[in-house]
Amino acid sequence: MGTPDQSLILVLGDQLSDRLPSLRAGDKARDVVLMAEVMAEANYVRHHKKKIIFCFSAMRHFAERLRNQGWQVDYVKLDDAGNSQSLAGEVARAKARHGLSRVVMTEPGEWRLKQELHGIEMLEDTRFLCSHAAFRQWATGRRELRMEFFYRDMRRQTKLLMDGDQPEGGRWNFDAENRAPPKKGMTFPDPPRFAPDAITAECIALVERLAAGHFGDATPFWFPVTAEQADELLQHFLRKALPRFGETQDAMLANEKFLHHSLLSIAINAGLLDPLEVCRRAETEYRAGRAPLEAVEGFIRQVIGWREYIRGIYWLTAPGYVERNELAANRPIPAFYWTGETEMNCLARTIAQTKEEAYAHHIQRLMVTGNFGLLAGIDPKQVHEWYLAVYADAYEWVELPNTLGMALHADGGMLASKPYAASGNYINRMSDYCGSCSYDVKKRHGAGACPFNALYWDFIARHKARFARNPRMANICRGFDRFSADEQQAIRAHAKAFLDGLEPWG
Ligand code: FAD
Ligand code: DLZ
Ligand code: SF4
Repeated sequence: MGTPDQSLILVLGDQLSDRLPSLRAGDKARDVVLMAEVMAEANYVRHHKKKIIFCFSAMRHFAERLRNQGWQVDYVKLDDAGNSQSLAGEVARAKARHGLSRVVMTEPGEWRLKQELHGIEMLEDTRFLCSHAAFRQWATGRRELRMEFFYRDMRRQTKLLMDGDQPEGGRWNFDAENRAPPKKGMTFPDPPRFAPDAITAECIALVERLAAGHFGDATPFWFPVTAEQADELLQHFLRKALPRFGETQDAMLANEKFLHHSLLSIAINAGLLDPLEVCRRAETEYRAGRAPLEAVEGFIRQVIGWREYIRGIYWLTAPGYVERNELAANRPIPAFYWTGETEMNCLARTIAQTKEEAYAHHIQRLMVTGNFGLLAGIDPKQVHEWYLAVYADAYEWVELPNTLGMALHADGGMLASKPYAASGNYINRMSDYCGSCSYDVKKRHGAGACPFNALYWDFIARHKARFARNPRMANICRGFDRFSADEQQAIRAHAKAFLDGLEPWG
């Protein structure tokens, strides 16, 4: 029987950090840490195999780390006899096993789990820079919740890239210098790949056995699964990729999956890296003259700006946000999202990469798979479940606002002032996909025309009444009106025939 102040500390699969408030508040000589692999978490969407392998392997390595620090860790494996296969069930079993009544945890990242685990004492997750209360206060009374203004406050708060009370270099945002199309002959660094050790190999075998029907390839598996490996990936990024981060941020190349992206979201979201430390080390590269300001500012903005803002929006709007569907999109998700089988090269490449790596970079997610979902009017919930399942860095708090708000405009513009809608022309400018596509990116309709073109104008035509009121969209709406009646009719007929021909999933 435990003593009255002895606690069970539940640590979740994305809380693998020495800085976790519930561990800091605990006492390793007294308390018991519980970690549990459960089917309910592996199956609530059918996560990519690599995502589950990463989660379990990182959890098992973290349990070892805690044991080496002197903690008593009760670790339940997925195939352990008696596993109830839910987190609430495992908490109940562990309480009985250890004779404990007090359970403590750091607040889960997802609304769903917060509900399931109600009754457990929850500490605020201070791994984030902006608390729920601070975000609510920032949002209160604002007509528009624009990331750029939130970001400036975060710069002031963290003192990152500040020159006194002014932004370093005299500007908050250097995006105008970033986001160029890919240049011929540019070379890209290969990320370090971490060979699976015995623990990871066991997780691979487990997932191959128990999640065989899930999306994606289990191997080759090379993600970092410890804080030390994540640090090695960070060091590689800082030296080899950060200096050109901004320049190629929006570029897409069929034979370059990673370009100068950091690949750090998987480790940061799981707790293996601390976001503020990552940013401080990026700033050091700038101060030491090893990386230009525009690249470092661009990177830091993603982490302390976008990442924190997205989380703020998630908790500000939970649980209702997932129900938003302002553009009344109700088409079932096409089968090709899951199979990758489509003649559209940009989509085929992005989805093939997603199956192989459980990773695609931001512009692939936003302007290829996201843009298609927006233009084709696919049911936001089905698109949300796809993104939540297929990316190794996906947890609802970060995936949902990015998908519903940024990519699909399903929140009616709460998160983004205009929809990220684009025709084939954008994809052609920013990538090399179109050159080897069986469709013709220059054609709007007719045989062989790039589907993104007719879908784009059809989307504008469908939503003209709404978007004509938006100053950033009015010109585009007038663009459609300037087409002849015959051209308008041909575009819309082409879009309809294409959409009618899509094979739905399931
Ligand atoms: P980099 O390009 O190197 O960026 C650096 C870091 O900035 C990332 O590691 C990440 O921590 C942060 N960041 C950048 N953009 C965002 C953003 N919009 N929101 C939050 N953090 C950001 N990111 C996730 O972490 N999980 C998701 O489930 C997720 N789903 C997305 C779904 C859609 C439809 C879209 C459009 C974006 C999504 N993102 C998500 C944001 C972004 O695409 C990924 O963070 C990024 O691609 C991760 O790769 P990276 O680490 O190489 O990023
Ligand atoms: C994503 C995931 C998976 C696949 N499995 C587990 C698990 O077995 N045990 C666990 O504690 N957490 C897991 N996770 C992460 C959670 O489902 C959830 O997404 C995050 O904790 C929410 O922030
Ligand atoms: Fe994608 Fe159209 Fe380019 Fe083909 S032509 S790769 S479908 S944008």
